[in-house]
Amino acid sequence: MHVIDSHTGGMPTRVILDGGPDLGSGPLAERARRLATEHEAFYKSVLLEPRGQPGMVGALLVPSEDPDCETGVIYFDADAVLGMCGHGTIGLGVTLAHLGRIAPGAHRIETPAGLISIDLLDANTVRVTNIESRRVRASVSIEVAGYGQVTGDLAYGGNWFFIVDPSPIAVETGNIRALTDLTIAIREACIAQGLTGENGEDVDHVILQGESPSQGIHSRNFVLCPDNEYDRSPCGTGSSARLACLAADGVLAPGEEIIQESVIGSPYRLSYQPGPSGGVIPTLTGQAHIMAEGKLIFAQNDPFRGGIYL
Ligand code: PYC
Repeated sequence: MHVIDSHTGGMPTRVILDGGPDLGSGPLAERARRLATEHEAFYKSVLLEPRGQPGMVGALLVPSEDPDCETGVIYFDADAVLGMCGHGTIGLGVTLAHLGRIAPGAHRIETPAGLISIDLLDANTVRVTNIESRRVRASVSIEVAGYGQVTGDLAYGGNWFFIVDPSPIAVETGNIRALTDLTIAIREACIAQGLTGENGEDVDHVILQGESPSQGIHSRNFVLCPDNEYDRSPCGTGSSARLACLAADGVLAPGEEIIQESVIGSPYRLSYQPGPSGGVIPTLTGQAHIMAEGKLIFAQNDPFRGGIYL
């Protein structure tokens, strides 16, 4: 299995070029469901330690049935198959450029959440135009064990997010343990209290919004992913969901650009245009860097060939 590893603002992506399971044909959402239900051991083994690393997202390249698309891609972390992944798409764009498969300019990509487009601006910089994103509920209060009442917005940006603004804990690196514990408790409360997406989808990501100490940065976020790792990047799908909330609150105009950074200070440039169904079409620009090209080996006599499950 040949892979290329990159990181987007510190958040790793492993693009799988070949050697993945045969997911058949048909709609990408259906093939993603097959990956989730029939090949769990495969996708975990690619990302779990010792072969992978905490936070890493996999990007399995699959043929797109849309002739206008450069490729299809299914993203996953060590715990779940994702609808879409913004940082992974920036990593994918830089990886395809590294391989000589795309030149600077616009390219379409198919994901389980829908069609997106990327603009390769230079060898490391990609602008992603995401699927239409929307806020579905504002100011929802939930009871969080050990923390009391927490209020946030439920929004979709290719994955489902509960977004708390402002965060009750300062969004800074010294608080990553405390922020992780709080967001896990919030996600458990969302599930226990039946707060789901419109079709019963789990809220699998939680965002805490904070302030940046740097001039010119609109906000800083902490994002919990399904594998209980935090996003080292500002999270593309989370930033999309956040743009939908800012638009719905009337505090960010179409086309106005803001910079949002992650808890470790990696920036994305963000803006939106109104979407056809009442949401927003988000645009996010960030940078990725290639780290490694390699071949993954799954030796039969390796006791940890499937990764370390705790
Ligand atoms: O950038 O959308 C994103 C993302 C999702 C999970 C990790 N990163």
